[in-house]
Amino acid sequence: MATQPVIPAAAAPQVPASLDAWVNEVRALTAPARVHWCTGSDAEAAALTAELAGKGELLPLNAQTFPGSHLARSAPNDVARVEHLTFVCTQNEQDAGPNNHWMAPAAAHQKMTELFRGAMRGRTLYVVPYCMGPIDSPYARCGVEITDSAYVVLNMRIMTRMGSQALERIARDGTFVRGLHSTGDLNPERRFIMHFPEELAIMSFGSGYGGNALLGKKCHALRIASWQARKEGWLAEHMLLVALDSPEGKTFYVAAAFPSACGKTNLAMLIPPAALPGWRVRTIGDDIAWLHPGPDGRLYAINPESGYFGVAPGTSPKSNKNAYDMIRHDTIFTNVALNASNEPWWDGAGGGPPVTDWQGRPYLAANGPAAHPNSRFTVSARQNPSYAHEADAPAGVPISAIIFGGRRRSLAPLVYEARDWSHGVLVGSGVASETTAAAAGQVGVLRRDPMAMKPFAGYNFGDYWRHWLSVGARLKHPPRIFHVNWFRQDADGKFLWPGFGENLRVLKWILGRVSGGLGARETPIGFMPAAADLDSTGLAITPGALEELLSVDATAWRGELASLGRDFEQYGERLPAGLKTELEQALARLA
Ligand code: SAT
Ligand code: MN
Repeated sequence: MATQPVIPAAAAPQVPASLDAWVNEVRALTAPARVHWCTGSDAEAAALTAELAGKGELLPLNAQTFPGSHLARSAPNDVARVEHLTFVCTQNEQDAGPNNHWMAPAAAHQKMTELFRGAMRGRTLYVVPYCMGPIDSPYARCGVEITDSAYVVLNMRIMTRMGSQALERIARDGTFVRGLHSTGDLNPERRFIMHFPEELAIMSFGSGYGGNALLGKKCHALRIASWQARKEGWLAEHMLLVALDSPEGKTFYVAAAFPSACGKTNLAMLIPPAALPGWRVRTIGDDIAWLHPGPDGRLYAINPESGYFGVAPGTSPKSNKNAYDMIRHDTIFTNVALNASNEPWWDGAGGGPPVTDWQGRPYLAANGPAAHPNSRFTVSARQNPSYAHEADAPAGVPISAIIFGGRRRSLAPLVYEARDWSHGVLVGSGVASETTAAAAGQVGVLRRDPMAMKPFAGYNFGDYWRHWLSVGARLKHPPRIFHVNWFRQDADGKFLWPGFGENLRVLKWILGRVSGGLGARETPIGFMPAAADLDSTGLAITPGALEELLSVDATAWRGELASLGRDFEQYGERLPAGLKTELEQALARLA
């Protein structure tokens, strides 16, 4: 008979009365068999892992080559975020804006209450206190997720500062974001991810996957936090954060926003090419940045997360050696394939060929890809060989440059620089990208994704851009704003730019602009390097390709800005006048 693993009893926590009352309320509604307060300890994680392994919900991987690592398989209909089932529930529909699905809070509460009623019968209710950001940072914010999924607990333990320390901080702060989650019966008809920014609350039902279920991530650290940030005068953004050390011994901090699955994790962990000796890129964060105007007039950033939920397919020694090495131990894989040596497999993983696909079936090419295109790894940031110690700095790091980017086969050049902060807000609002597997739906369709926040802004984009303009106005030394596109293709559909480590050449130009040493030519869309301004030492690229990458097609850009103007119309009165003026001026420059 299998022995039932015992979860060690938690030391009695100092539970704030408001939290205790909420847990009791949820317990009465959901009727769990037991309640477990998570401490975040190693022993607790080991017990939960053993429990899930015993039930076959976590499969231990090859203990020699992937020690401490497991594979989880989600339900085949539960493999990505579901934007059409994600709602922002504000009293006034206009506050959620046309960029969000909206439901009246009372109706949403009623719907969710019915779904949650009795939903945890026979299950354990886990109380997961967590802190987004360094535990002692004034910029950090806490939350509590109640979930009936031990997989969620294990992931939250990696992705956030979870457990007793967070609970202590919650007791000190007196406030926290309430996230209620149940996997329910995983029926997509009964799946909803609801946000109540006015109540600092989240309710998620019917999914066990990523951004739908790990409520600290997109739900809290972006949708709810963007709302809090607007009230409190800061920004919660879908941005990676890196420290760049130059050969001259200077360190710069850069934040960059790209839509999901556009290479943020790769850029955050970039390994410099041999042709650029002396450079180092260190990772502060790979997905989310909270940006605060500092007392010295600069913009300071923290990464609210403590782990990565990265896309596995394509992670290879060539694309991202740091990530490849980082996920060889103590990693949770979700929806990857397996090879004959019981090692995780995806395109780029190396090792033997796949024998079991992501659904656990014998691998057959006719069944589609062996690993799901949105299969993921969850891993502690501390396992990253390029981990930046600044990720733990309570005051954050001062940002020199903000980079926007998208996946675009045409139009957007390799890099250009906005004229100033307000023009940069226009550039960010115009971000567009071809869709990827990170969200359910068709892949490869061009979609406007302002600031890469389309699925994540917790309020009306018109108000959001107004807030961006006002934050810039408060900064004496605002970061410079840039736009990049690694994904330009030639007429035959071949990528024009090699990407990966070579992207450092573009970052080098950006930092040259920031510190004032490097040239640029003024173009109708902003400042751009001349071919000679980009360090192309040892780079295998034809002059023709470089020219195409750095060209501006004024006619196409006029069409682009006209289409952006049409997109703006849906925001009506909420669109700030300052942004309209920026658009008019940008069009005039292209005339
Ligand atoms: O599923 S997540 O939202 O966590 C991942 C992503 O889309 O970036
Ligand atoms: Mn993301």
